[in-house]
Amino acid sequence: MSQDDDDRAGTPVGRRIVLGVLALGAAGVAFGARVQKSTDGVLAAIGSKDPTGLTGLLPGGGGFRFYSVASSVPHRSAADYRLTVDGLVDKPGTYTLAQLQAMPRTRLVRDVQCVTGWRVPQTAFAGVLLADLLTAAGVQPGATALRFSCFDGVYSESLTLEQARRPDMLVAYEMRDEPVSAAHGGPVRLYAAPMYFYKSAKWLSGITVTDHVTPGYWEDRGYDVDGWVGRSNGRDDHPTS
Ligand SMILES: Nc1nc2c(c(=O)[nH]1)N[C@H]1C(S)=C(S)[C@@H](COP(=O)(O)O)O[C@H]1N2
Ligand SMILES: [Mo]
Repeated sequence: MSQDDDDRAGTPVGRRIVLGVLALGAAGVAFGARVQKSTDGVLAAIGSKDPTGLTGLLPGGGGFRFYSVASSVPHRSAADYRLTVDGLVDKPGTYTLAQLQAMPRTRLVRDVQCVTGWRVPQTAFAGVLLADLLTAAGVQPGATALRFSCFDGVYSESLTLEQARRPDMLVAYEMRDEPVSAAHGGPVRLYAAPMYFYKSAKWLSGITVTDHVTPGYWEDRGYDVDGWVGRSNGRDDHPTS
């Protein structure tokens, strides 16, 4: 793994990262050994400001930073995982991971961009297009938005129906061509490729089709609901769009 640091030079290491590290401490207890890879990610991220450069030599992180607003997250095995699709649909239902994997698979390679500034270029995600799930569920007239819930019990996200039908919005079960790790939101997370990474809800457990946008966790705290990279959150000068 060496999608790497070029884009992180000069990235401000702020309060958010400290929060991430603290959260990792708690999550590390919850995840046990499985969080190891992401632990490296956090250390590698700190390494971008480490004058010794030694932490940058740690393996496995790939430039990602670990984020969770929950102090701990219950682990869901691949066998236990369920995704509920409900709300304004003709066929509400619950999907197992195997059922998601049996649907047409889409793989995207895009830059991951956190609104706080760090970026991981050309990262592969694979899974089911949200659009395909919506088609399978049969969206009813009057529906305009989606609300995403997470089995951390805290985080939430939203998209408009129009955004959700784009061909770069994934319900992802692979990240960097491996199963999405528990720390990165596995077994299944959202991957809203054209938007800042806060839109990509980890530990995805529910999709509810609604008639209005319900702002998500960070959106209640000031981030834009329409989180387009380069065109939101006061950033209109980013080179990618
Ligand atoms: N459930 C949940 N999803 C979440 C978050 C979170 O705290 N909880 N943080 C968001 C933010 S701000 C970012 S930058 C990414 C980080 O994903 P990563 O931990 O895989 O790097 O997850 C997003 N999805
Ligand atoms: Mo973020």
